[in-house]
Amino acid sequence: MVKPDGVQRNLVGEIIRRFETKGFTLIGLKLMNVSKELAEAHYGVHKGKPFFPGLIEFITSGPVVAMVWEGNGIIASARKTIGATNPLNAEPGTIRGDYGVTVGRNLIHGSDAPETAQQEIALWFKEEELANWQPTLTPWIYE
Ligand code: DAT
Ligand code: MG
Repeated sequence: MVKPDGVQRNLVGEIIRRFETKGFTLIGLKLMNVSKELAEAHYGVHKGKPFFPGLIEFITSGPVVAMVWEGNGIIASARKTIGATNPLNAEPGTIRGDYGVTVGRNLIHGSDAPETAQQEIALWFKEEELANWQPTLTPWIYE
C-alpha cells in the first residue's frame, strides 16, 4: 500500500515502477480513502502501542493506493525493496531509504508473511477486484 504521504508526494508511479520492473505481477490496484475501521483492523497488531493513534490518524488522512502483487519470493523481496521501518535506517536504493526521513511518514506498507498477506488482501479487496491473468513475459522472467 502506498501510504497517504506517498500519494501526496507523487511517488505512486515510482513505487509501482519498482515492483513492475522487478518482474512481479500486479493483481489488484485501487486508490481509496481509508475508514477508521479499516485502518484499525489493518494495524490491529499494533493496537495499544504509543504510536497507534497517530498511525491511524495518518493512514486515514488522505487516499492510499492499495495493491496486490504476486511473484516468487515476493514478500521477502518486497520488504527489502521497501527498506527498514525507520527511513533513516533504510539503505539507499530502498523506497524508504531514498524518499523518507521519519518513521511516521515511511511511504509504503508491505505485508510481512504469507498469512498476513492473505488476511490483508481479504481486508482490502473483494474477490472480483483481483485480476486473474498470466503475463506473456512469464517465460522471460522465470526459467
Ligand atoms: P513496517 O511498516 O516496516 O512493517 P511495523 O509493522 O513495525 O513496520 O509498524 C507499522 C507502522 O507503524 C510503520 O510503518 C510506521 C509505524 N510505526 C512503527 N513503529 C513506530 C514508532 N516507533 N513510532 C512511530 N511510528 C511507528
Ligand atoms: Mg508491519
